[in-house]
Amino acid sequence: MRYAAAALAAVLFTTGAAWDPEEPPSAVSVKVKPGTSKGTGKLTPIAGADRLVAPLGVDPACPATIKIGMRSDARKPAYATMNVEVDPPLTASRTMLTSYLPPGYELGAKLLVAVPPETKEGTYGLRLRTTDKTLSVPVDVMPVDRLDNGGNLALRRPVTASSQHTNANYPPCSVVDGDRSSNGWAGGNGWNDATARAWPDTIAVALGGAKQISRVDLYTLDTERYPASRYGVRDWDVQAQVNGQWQTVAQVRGNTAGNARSDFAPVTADAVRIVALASNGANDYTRIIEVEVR
Ligand SMILES: [Ca+2]
Repeated sequence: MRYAAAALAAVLFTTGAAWDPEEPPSAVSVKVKPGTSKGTGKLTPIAGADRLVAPLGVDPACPATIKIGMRSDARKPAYATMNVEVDPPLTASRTMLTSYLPPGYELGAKLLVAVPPETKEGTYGLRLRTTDKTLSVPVDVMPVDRLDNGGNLALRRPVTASSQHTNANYPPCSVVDGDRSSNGWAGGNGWNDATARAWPDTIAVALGGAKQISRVDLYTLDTERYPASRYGVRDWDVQAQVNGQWQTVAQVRGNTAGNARSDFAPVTADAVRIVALASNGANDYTRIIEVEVR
């Protein structure tokens, strides 16, 4: 036990920022908050949001996610434990968060909440429980048609891709999960195709019926470590499926930015497809974080 505590303490003091952008979603990261311990002796659960919306019928590879964690206002470093409970039939990716934790420190992790297909609409309970406090986060289970999509017709709709790289977590559904951020690359937040230097690669989003559209925003991989100018998509066509036929409605060439907006004359389409033609990298894969359709 003593050895384990020392090893974890070393991790705590070298890890740096919480919610490390390069950490996979299941990883635990720790944030230093110097001098902020309130000295109350309490261990407080924390959550990244007041509520969680968990859509029904989405690809299980892209479950609803929420940041969870705990902060220690203990007087001395100690092992801290928080239990995670969710009302059935929902399931959570972890039942417990535990770590050696000095006073003033915050421990965070990403929690995935899965909604089995037979789940009824409604509000379910998610509880984060320490010995000192229970934090309740309501989980709203609803069909995709009732989501507040902010006008983005692609949000949480079905996605099909020409291929998917399998050496890490690159599910096609991640391009419509509502998260435009490249943080957590290879951990389920973006799509990487499987055919290096072979083009085109395609990814299509069904819109759930014929919708009038005139704009597509594409977010490609772009972080400090993986800048779009070296890892992002460079050339692509935006296509709309109109009366069963794919039409090219916009073209992007020479892109080096993290995102690009394409506006076009309105069409009534059932689906939108990105036809990727080239990337900026030497190994040339298609890497897309998010596609939004309006
Ligand atoms: Ca995403």
